[in-house]
Amino acid sequence: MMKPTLMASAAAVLALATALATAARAEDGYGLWLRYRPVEAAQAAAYRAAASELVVADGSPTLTVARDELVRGLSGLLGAAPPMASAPTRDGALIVGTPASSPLIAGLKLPLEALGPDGYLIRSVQVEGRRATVIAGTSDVGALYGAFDFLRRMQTRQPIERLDVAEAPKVKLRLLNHWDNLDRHVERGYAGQSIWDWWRLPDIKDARYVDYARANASLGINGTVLNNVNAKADSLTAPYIAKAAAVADVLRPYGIRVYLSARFSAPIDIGGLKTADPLDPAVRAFWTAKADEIYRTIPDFGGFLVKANSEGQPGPQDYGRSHADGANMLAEAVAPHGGVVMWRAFVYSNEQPEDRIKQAYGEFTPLDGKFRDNVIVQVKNGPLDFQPREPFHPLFGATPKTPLMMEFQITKEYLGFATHLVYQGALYEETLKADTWRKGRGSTVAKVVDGSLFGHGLTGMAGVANVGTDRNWSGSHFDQANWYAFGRLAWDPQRASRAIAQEWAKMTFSDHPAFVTPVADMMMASRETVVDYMTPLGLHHIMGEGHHYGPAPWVSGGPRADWTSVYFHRASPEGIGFDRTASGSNAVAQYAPEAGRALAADEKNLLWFHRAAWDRKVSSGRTLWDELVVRYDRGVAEVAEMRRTWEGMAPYVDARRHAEVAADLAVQEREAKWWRDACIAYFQTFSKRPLPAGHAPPEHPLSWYQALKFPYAPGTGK
Ligand code: BDP
Repeated sequence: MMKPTLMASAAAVLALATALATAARAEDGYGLWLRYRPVEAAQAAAYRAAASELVVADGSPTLTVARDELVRGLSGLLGAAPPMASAPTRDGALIVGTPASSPLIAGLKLPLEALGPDGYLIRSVQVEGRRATVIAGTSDVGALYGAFDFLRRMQTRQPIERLDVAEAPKVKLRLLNHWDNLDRHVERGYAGQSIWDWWRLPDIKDARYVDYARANASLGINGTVLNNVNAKADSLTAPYIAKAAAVADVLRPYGIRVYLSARFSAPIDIGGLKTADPLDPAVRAFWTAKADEIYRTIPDFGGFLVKANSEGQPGPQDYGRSHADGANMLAEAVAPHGGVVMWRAFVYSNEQPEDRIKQAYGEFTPLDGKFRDNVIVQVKNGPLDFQPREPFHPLFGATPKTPLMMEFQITKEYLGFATHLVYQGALYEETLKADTWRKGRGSTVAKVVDGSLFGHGLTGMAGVANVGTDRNWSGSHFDQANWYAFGRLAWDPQRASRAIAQEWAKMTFSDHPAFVTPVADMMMASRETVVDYMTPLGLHHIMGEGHHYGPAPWVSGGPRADWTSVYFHRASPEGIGFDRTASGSNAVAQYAPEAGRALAADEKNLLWFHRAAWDRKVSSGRTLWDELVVRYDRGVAEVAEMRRTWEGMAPYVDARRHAEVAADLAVQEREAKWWRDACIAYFQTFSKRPLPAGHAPPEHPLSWYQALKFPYAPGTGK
């Protein structure tokens, strides 16, 4: 009897020790993936030997922040920062800079040119008989990116002794889009208020701006659009330009440029004109003068993002002009300053009765070749609106003469807000890997985005930010991973989302394999899980009206049909789904034939492309109705499984963050069940079929779910 008791008490002591150790370093998530916690002793010794001295070229503010980051990172990881020197005095020096700023680096004659302006090399070299590591950028910003890369290697416990790394971004514009209003309300934001404190700017610059810049620079994000695409013209008035300039000053050393969303009617709203017609000379003069004014204050201003003739926003079509006319006018105004115009393709008209998802393709393909060369058209990943699953947008690959940039949503408007654990790396990767077939097999969306398919030099990827004033930045700890994954994929759209998840998990929580593997598995599975409990088998747009919170497949009526759920699922006693084949809206014909065939044949997209009878047999051998129920239940069960996995991770995570994630997961499980119950209760009124054996009926009658109201749900448009 003695032995088990002893063992039990030993285990209890161990558990207590672990708990105390983790509780002692309670964290709140503010440090993101840049926590720089101490490396275990054995590993630290090896790292110290390979980072024994810091030789950072003097020069720009950017090299200064690179040095500061290395000091901060190495102090945290290794317990103390290595001494500074102007030239290596011992083995293991870290030499940082550019050929222009450092004669030492110039002397190494590194093959940097091929890497382009933001690229860098990290190499183990010999300098005057001493071992050293050189982190060399073609530009200062490249060197900064190299410094972050070097630190990441330590944070993820990679060897740093024999390095030969050459990195260059595959995409030119790597941007966050803030849907932040001037009153600090963030449209579709679930992480508190806007971090841009417009009222106190330009005099007061929140310390957060620096940490925001560090986080973005660590990923290679090099631009940020400060204000909502549903823009107010006030952003373009002198006081607000001065405020944006103050932000630009903070972000500049980190290689981040500021951009603004421009309201198309600004010439009327703030310019005293009667029209915003893009072909009117006075309107053109307004924009030229406005661009000149902005560039006088923000010399490296990036350019404009525009949402025009979409969801009530003004645009060139108000004057009978095309999107190209509008974009080109703005492009002409910023061209002398090297600026760009990102013109959004998220348009669907108020009048057209046509299948909403077909409209952007219809509007933009005829304009291919009509845009100025500093215009890039910004296209959402799918043709509808950031749903849990959509096929890729048919515009990708369909405009060989017009560069397109990707718009992903990092904030989770349609994916359970900040509460649900959904790793979008998997979603982003699915879109980027999709084959457009526009130049034969392998014409992936990633190749459209990186410009290689049609040879475009202007390339970009935008992510609708999930950043706010919450202490943990993103509203939940795991939502930081979506910011991270976006940044890593914007640098290289071919990267694997699983590797990104592992890297993030190591840096954010723990590098212990018993943590990293199950957590990365959980993250990768989480995307299919949300599809299962919200919109299985190609269902889409069946969430709550306006705020988009929770299930509401019954939404009908209102100002326009294509804002309702019933428009998209079309359930009736005969079946369910939107026929987008030749017998229906034929949206499938907007893809290259091979791509269209593959998408329409994929069961994941069944009800996106087809209308199917309730008793249609699906690949599992079950009827469609039974399969829907099975998938809804599977989704709920998968969240329960995520909770169990996370419970087991307690030894590896500080108590506070562990408890916060656990609390979110509990909400997610409850809400997954709510989605399941509400959708089954509603669709059963059409299918009129019993639930398959072993599947429980919804907890409440349908009317109970329909009566739920959420007038204060966060993040609404207003
Ligand atoms: C939808 C959002 C809305 C945005 C719009 C857009 O519900 O708040 O303004 O997209 O992208 O997803 O312009």
